[in-house]
Amino acid sequence: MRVLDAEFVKDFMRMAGDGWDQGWHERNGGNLSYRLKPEEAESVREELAPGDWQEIGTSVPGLSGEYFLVTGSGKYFRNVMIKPEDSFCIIELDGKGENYRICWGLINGGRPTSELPSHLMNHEVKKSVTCGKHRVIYHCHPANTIALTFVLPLTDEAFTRELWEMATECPVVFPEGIGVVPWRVPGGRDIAVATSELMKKYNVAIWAHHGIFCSGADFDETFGLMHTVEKSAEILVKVLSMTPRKLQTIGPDDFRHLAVDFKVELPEQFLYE
Ligand code: 2HA
Ligand code: ZN
Repeated sequence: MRVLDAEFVKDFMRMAGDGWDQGWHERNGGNLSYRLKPEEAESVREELAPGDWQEIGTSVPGLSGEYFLVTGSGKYFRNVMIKPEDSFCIIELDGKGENYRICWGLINGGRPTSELPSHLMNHEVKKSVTCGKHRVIYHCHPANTIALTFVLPLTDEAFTRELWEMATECPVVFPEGIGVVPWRVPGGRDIAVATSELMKKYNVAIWAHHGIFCSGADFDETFGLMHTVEKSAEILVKVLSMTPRKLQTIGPDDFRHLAVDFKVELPEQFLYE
């Protein structure tokens, strides 16, 4: 099958287009990656033409031999639907998880996303803690969440609790909470290590003054998670912009009742008075 005819590639492209439509990908902002199922890699093998091995810049032995769809460094989400072969690629990892090679795409040259170390280290953690279920890692620059990183304390507790309160479905969509990474230089191993540490317990990490990183089993779930977090952040920005501020809200006991009815576990860490 042709790569561009494969369902998982069409879904990848649609998600990138949806992110663009939301306004989360100015210029070359953001990046998306997907860990292929073995049968998906097999289904497009006729079009795979491996190039030279290149260093990843970190070691991800848990992903050895895996194939990924990844957006390109410096490429625009705006162009993913319009110029797919120029905007993203399929890469294969070597047996040690230390090198990658481009097997399809980026026809005009280029490399996978500058955040490749973060994506792969997070895929490795998520593959392990979800027993292989999670396959999508997504990073974008949504304005409301970024705005909140200038005014809320940069703690998991503050972000989780404030965002849970802003929309009743939030504690059901991300019951495990949200992690926060203080400002770090983008693209390096530091931000990758800090994020993958948080991803052991969360599916969302907020990068202060930069954006959001999130993980999910498929494109719908991952995009839906990002959308829910940013929608909640938008409501909080509106609330914080109004006088008077909150006159009433959803309280710790309300969350405890909701947890019972929706059969989710909400850590007490986030249910402070
Ligand atoms: O430009 O978003 O974090 C890509 C990025 C880097
Ligand atoms: Zn970014």
